[in-house]
Amino acid sequence: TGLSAMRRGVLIVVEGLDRAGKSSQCEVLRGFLSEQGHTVKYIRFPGIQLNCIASMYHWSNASIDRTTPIGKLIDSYLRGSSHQDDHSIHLLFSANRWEVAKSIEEDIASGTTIIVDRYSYSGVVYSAAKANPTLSLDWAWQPEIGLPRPDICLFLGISPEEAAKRGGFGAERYENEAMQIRVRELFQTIFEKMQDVAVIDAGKSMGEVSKEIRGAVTGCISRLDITSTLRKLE
Ligand code: ADP
Ligand code: FDM
Ligand code: MG
Repeated sequence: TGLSAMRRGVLIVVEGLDRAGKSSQCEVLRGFLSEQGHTVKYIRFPGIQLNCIASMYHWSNASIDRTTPIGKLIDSYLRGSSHQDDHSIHLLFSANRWEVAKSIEEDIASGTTIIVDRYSYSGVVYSAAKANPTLSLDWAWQPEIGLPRPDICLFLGISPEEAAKRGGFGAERYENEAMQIRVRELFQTIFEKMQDVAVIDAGKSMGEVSKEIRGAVTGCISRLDITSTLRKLE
């Protein structure tokens, strides 16, 4: 029918600390929504695993992960093989979202639901956690303004102790205890005053966590005006 032709996709963001279970839950949610009849795409930041930007770089159907020009710079920074000024790397993370913003909007408008593994919230929180005197949360938020706004953000909350049980830190730049503690506090600060966020206790079993996520997403979809267009971050 004409109405179903106008049905837009849903923009779902999954956020949380390292090892909260974001990537695992994105996969479970993708399976659930596909079974429900949604066309679903999974993307992650930093780095992009997106067929829709392939045309931009004249790549066909490649699985792209931290391999755009900006993705490469971020990757070498996170691995510690290059240095960047705090503000500069922050803006690169943001630019990494801007380079796919349009394709996200187009996908959503044409009916594809997108599950996003980390987004602007990780962006502001990790940068502000560095406690650089000229890099406040407010400063960090500015380049995010105008990006596609998620219909729902699932925040997977986990204690550092529970996260530690899921394996030790890797070798990347932010994988240390002091940083994780600051990040955790800042996530709480921003999500306390935010709308459209569902706080999920990610310390529970995989099955329990995915059940909570299904509930939150189902509720969001049932409330959504599917004839509306995607909003923008402000
Ligand atoms: P993230 O993407 O947030 O870093 P992952 O999904 O990669 O987290 O999960 C990190 C590790 O924890 C993986 O080994 C995963 O199998 C495990 N894990 C994920 N969710 C749970 C859970 N609810 N209970 C126990 N282990 C989990
Ligand atoms: N990160 C991620 C940022 O610092 N800024 C951002 O905008 C985003 C999206 O990059 F430490 C950090 C968060 C994390 C690292 O981690 C990437 P994963 O484990 O690949 O998601
Ligand atoms: Mg992950």
